[in-house]
Amino acid sequence: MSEPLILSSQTGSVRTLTLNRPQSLNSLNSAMLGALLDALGHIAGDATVRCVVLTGAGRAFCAGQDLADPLVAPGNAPKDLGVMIERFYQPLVQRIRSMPTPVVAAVNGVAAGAGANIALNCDIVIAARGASFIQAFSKIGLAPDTGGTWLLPRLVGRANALGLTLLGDKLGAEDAERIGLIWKCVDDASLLDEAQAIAQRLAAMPTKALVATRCALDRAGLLSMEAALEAETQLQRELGFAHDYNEGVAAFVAKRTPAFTDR
Ligand code: T3D
Repeated sequence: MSEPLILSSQTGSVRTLTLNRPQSLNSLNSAMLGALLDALGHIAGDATVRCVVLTGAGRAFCAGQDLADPLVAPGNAPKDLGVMIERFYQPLVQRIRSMPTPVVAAVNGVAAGAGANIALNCDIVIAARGASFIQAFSKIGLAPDTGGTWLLPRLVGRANALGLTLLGDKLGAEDAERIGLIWKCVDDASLLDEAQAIAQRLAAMPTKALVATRCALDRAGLLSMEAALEAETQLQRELGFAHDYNEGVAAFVAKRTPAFTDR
């Protein structure tokens, strides 16, 4: 039997998904993209999961679109790349960014093209010191996709975004941390332990508030200050009625560890 394209394992309430086509640097063909979407969809409906870790098998995180996939590989007939993007990449970005739990990317090696942008769509990105990020699109005559045009200027500013995307050079993990592309760079050997430690911490936190924070930060960039203040008020009103707020304050007053349960 062939190996699953996405490996899935759970420790406590942290689910780890591992992209598993190491022979082609976990490049994404339609089967793998479908499997990843399915896995995230199942997790979204599984109340036992309170945080997700996404990583890659072997020496790469993900080399982006599988350029040998017949759906995109240029042949005799021109290919409509928009079909693949509409079917898989758009829904994938939307699914990651609307997960009811935090998502941590543990970037274990090279992350190129859509592979880089999948990682950057996660809530917290940590990378092994030996990992790298490549906006590889320009090298093959494409423009960034998988949310890159929206994300990159927000993460690192227009100058860095244009430098990264036009030149398509490899950016090492230390430099990625330095310019604010990712949260943290760690020693190669400790990547998965560090990712698990962060994920276990997040899993014990008030999930609903964490997810609301992600949504509010994403939305606020599109709003005026007045509208953002109004949105914050509505959000706080909603969270104030939730169980986790009561639990958090009760635990603080009683000097005990809170047991958050909302999701
Ligand atoms: O097309 C659409 O649907 C539009 C959507 C586009 C989204 C995108 O992601 S576009 C960007 C696609 N990705 C790339 O252009 C990256 C291509 N890969 C590379 O530039 C290099 O492989 C890396 C810089 C990532 C790593 O280099 P290196 O020297 O460490 O490894 P390598 O020797 O190049 O690759 C190892 C193997 O993986 C090799 O196979 P082989 O020769 O051992 O049988 C190579 O062909 C394979 N591989 C690497 N990337 C891909 C791939 N196979 C298919 N697709 C890939 N993207």
